[in-house]
Amino acid sequence: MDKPLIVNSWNEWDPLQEMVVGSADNASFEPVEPGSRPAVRNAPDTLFPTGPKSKEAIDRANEELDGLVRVLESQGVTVRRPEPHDFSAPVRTPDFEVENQYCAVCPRDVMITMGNEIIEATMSRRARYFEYQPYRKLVYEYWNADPRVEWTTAPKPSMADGMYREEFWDWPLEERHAKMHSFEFCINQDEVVFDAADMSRLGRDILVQESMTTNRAGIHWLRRHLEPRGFRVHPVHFPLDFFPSHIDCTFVPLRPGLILTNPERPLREGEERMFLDNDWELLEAPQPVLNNDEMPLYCQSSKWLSMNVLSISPTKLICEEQEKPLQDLLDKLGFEVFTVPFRNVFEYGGSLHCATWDVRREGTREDYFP
Ligand code: DAV
Repeated sequence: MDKPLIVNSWNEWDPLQEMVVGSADNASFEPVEPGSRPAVRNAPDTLFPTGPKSKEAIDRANEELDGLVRVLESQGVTVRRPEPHDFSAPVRTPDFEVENQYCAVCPRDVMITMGNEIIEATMSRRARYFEYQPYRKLVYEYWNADPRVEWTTAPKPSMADGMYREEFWDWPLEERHAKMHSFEFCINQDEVVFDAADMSRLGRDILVQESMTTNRAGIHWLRRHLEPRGFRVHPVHFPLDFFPSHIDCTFVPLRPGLILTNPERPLREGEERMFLDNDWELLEAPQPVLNNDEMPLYCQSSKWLSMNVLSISPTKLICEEQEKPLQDLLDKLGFEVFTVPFRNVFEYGGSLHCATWDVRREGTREDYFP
């Protein structure tokens, strides 16, 4: 029999063997730019900080990331980390300039494994244009180790002013409401744009959320790239989410037949059919322990980071330590639930699923939606 592939991951839940966990080293505050208007929580008129994060904020997040590494290693998972990168450095291309970059806390946003292929996303924000760099050494290692490993970088968009719809940020709520069914956000449809975290992998079937960070041209590129390789790409929409970005706080597959859903962000009518017709259960997550006002000051994500769980296998997963209601639900469903404190990572926009990138899981490509 052939040697197992070093890069092999077809879904979000098969038994985990190798994973990259992010790092807060050298992180900076995300700058204001056309694709992002960071705001201090509960203080929209306060200027958002700029430049490098404090040593304390970085140490607090790194401690929790190291705690996640320990749990994964205790379960036999090989853990890899990103290379250091100077995120305080400005970026200048022929099309834009930005005063600093962001961080390598959330590899999920940039990198995705599609079976035996590694894809680097285009990204959607200027400060994240070069965020693939901390992972390149690992990508070369995997790619050199096995000729069956495929490596694809998606076409880089210009990120010039013309790629963005900057008025988006100033739309009054009624206008947002009126426009929510057209799924037009802060990026327009001219160039191919996607963040890897807008995708969710279910064997042959790949869900892609249309969002502030993934446009229809991005989904079109993914379809043209993935469908000849035997995947089916399904665009999905959550029309009650006015600021959608990344699918993993909204629609989270836990094992074959079960998806954790966000009670405040139902699927667009009709899009649930594929799941219900195949006897998959869509199960609402309980309310998070924190409400939006209680989230960390500089965190740009919602309270629904609560449901950003990470599967070690179809029967074991990791949940944030304080999210007791979700832990109890998962326990009742028969999962073995591991917990780690992760609230200090929230400031960097993600929780357990965001802060990781799975390189190798057991299993092969299954067809769950025949
Ligand atoms: O609040 O649902 C989560 C972003 C994760 N990277 C949210 C966005």
